[in-house]
Amino acid sequence: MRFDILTLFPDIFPGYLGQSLLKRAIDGGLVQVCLHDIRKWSRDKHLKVDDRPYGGGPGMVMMVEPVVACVEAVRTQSAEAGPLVMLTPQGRPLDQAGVERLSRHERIVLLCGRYEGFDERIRLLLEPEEISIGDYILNGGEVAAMVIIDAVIRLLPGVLGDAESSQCDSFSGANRLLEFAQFTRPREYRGLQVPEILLGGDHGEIARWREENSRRRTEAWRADLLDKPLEEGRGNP
Ligand code: 6GU
Repeated sequence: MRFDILTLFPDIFPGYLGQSLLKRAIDGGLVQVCLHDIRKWSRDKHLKVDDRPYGGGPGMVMMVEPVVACVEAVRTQSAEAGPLVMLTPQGRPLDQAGVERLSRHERIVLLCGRYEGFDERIRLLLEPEEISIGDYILNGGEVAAMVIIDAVIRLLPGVLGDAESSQCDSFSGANRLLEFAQFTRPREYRGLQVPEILLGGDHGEIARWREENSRRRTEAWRADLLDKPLEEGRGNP
């Protein structure tokens, strides 16, 4: 699977891409990440990519010309253009169903915004899918792009070992329960004991304990998950 990241700050990414699971997936050829510096598509002699908003107000707006040129150039680089995802706080909130949907593409183009937003004509011309990673404001879409890549690659065949399977993850498929509590050695720490059932070998008992534990945690911490419909559409405002 190929990710193209369009950003004004490509240097943010290599540290993250060079670690752990993602490094392994890239080294193994399962995942390819191509970074594109939007500034390179600026036609301005000072390489300007943002400007003050018409109508006044604080902050800077990403200019239509370099962004559209960059997206168009990048999308023609491989056979499947793939979805164009614009990362903004106005987007549809990302959930596991959205991650699963994205993971079914061979390629995704991720457009990261900065400053106060994008010139509206970028939306009108490119008709991107807009995704937000939650109801709070980030300084830019770069961290959100990393979140998407991180969540998507877990679902690609061969990226996780069998032992790390994502099949039973919370929020995946029909599983809307939070993970149960886990323990590892030592059996006792500062007077806190590992539940007795987990120390025995009765797999039926252990499974029941875990299911009950998941249910109780979900009720206590995320009761909203229990009455959420399985698929939510996004109507027109
Ligand atoms: Cl995708 N971008 C920005 N700037 N802020 C966000 C976000 C994205 N998702 C949540 N907050």
